[in-house]
Amino acid sequence: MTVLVEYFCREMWRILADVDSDGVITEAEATAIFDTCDLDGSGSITADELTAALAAKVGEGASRLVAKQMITLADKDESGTVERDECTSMMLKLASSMRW
Ligand SMILES: [Ca+2]
Ligand SMILES: [Ca+2]
Repeated sequence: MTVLVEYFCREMWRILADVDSDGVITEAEATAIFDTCDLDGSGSITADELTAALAAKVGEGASRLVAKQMITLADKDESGTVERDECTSMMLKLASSMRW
């Protein structure tokens, strides 16, 4: 993954998680994002689910390609889906690096 794609994916996760759009990811938001995206409650976020969550948040900017890249960014065990621990640890890392 190129640096630019990685940056973009991080920004998309951040936009998704930042429910009140104040530019800050709180710990509550970091944990809530998983339940927001895991639409069927299966315990993992698939590309389909993330695409739908993106569409709800950013509308036309959402695409399956973007969702797949975002999943790759978080998917530490390379299962092709994002589990709760993967999601939370990535979001907390994002939250701690908010200032560029
Ligand atoms: Ca799911
Ligand atoms: Ca995974």
